[in-house]
Amino acid sequence: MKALLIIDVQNDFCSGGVLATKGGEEVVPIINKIASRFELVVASKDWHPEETKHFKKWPKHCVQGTYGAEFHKDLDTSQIDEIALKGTGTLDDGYSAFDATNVNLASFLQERKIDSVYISGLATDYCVLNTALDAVRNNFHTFVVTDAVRAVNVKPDDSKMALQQMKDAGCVLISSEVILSE
Ligand code: VGL
Ligand code: ZN
Repeated sequence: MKALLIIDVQNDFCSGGVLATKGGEEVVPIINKIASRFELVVASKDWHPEETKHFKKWPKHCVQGTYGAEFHKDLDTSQIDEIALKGTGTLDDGYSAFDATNVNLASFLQERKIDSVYISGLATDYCVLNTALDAVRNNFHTFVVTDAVRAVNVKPDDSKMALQQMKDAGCVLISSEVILSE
């Protein structure tokens, strides 16, 4: 059984947000289109307290309950089965959806007989990367939907390097087109 993981498609990572990825909102129609092909859909939210060590590295973003932490308005939330909240403490970065504090994501997926996870969302070089590496560590067949991710690119090559790192770890890079043709 296959699960789609939608990572942090939140206003602060989309155009106009405080930690905007380039064209982050462009992943939304792609994700909406592929979601119905999966037995299970889990969306994560970066969900920080007002004050956290994380904000020493990053501008203040995705504070719990604020507009910046809401999903992009066009994301079809009716297809989402579970929301995983991460980065909720004052000490943890919560870069991986497997660090969610409201649900043990690995167990949640295993209990539902998921053996393959497909990862989409924001941002390629942080939360997508860390979630993908954790998915491999948890023995899931791990796919990254290359046209449904966007990067922060603190350095211009970060996106490219992240995709290579995921490949090297054993992730399969796949396009939404291939998913829709299966
Ligand atoms: C993220 C930087 C800081 C992400 C979250 O969702 O990729 N990046 N917090
Ligand atoms: Zn964050």
